Amino acid sequence: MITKTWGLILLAGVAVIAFFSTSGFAQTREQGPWWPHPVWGAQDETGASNWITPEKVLEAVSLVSEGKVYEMGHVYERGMPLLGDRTYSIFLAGFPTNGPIGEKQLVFNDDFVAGEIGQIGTQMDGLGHVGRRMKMADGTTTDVYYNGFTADEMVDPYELQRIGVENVKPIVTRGLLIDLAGYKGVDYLPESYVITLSDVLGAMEKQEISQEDIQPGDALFFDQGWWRLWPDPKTHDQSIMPYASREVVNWIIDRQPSIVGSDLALDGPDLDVHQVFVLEHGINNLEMLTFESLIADGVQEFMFILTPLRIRGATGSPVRPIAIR
Ligand code: UVW
Repeated sequence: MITKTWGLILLAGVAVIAFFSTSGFAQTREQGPWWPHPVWGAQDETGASNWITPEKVLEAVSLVSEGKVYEMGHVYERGMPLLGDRTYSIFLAGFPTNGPIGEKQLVFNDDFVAGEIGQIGTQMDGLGHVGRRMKMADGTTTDVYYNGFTADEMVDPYELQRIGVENVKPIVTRGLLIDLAGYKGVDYLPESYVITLSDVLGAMEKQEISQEDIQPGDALFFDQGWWRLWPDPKTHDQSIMPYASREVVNWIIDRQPSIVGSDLALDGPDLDVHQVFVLEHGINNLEMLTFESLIADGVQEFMFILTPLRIRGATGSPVRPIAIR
């Protein structure tokens, strides 16, 4: 029988464990709540794109029956909506930029881009995009990223030293589009709407996709309908975007996707979903997509191709995602 004193000691012990696990004091560089990665190991910098195997590519190829290509990204252009103080401007570097040269009087044009390129418009978050500030076992505080890489290991004035976007593999896989807006019978989900698991499962049932049908390495897309609003600045107002509930996020993680995408970011005002996908699970987050042509043709399963630019040490990449069926 547990005496009162032993009961109190036990309770205090539980409280101490709970404190350490939530405050992060128990983390070391070698061992933390999301590192080392259980499948890909302590040195992995590639994340969920590791799911893309030759078999997965062949499965994706087998989905092509008509050869029809669908654009899933917006055009990058001056004046497109941007988050916060991000900036993007493109200039012709002279017109023509140079020439005429030689007997055939060649003229040529170059562009000059001033601004960000990895976190604007249709974009893929690299694994170095988001971290979490944590207290470590030795009492220091540091920012920790995917696979436990710390700010000290990554810091450099010009480019990330670890988990730069150049480590992400080309994504060639099976894509599945889950049409949430269509399921709810709206053009786009209401502002601040919280997407529930019953929304996701209901949409899948309507589309005759079973949970068992989703396989590791698939690319999962969620249509919230907000592509219809692009380029309204509302599409970048994180205080009003619809977002995925924690239950939905856990369900997505359990499916082991190679990448997750939506027409917004599936994230609410606290950006918690970014942390779960990118930092805890190494899943690249594909944002600001358009599903216009896929929805118009009723396409929900397709070969998906995305080749992020291999920009050394970058936090993300501009992308041209395409679906082929
Ligand atoms: C942040 O929200 C920090 O970035 P983004 O949604 O553009 O990835």
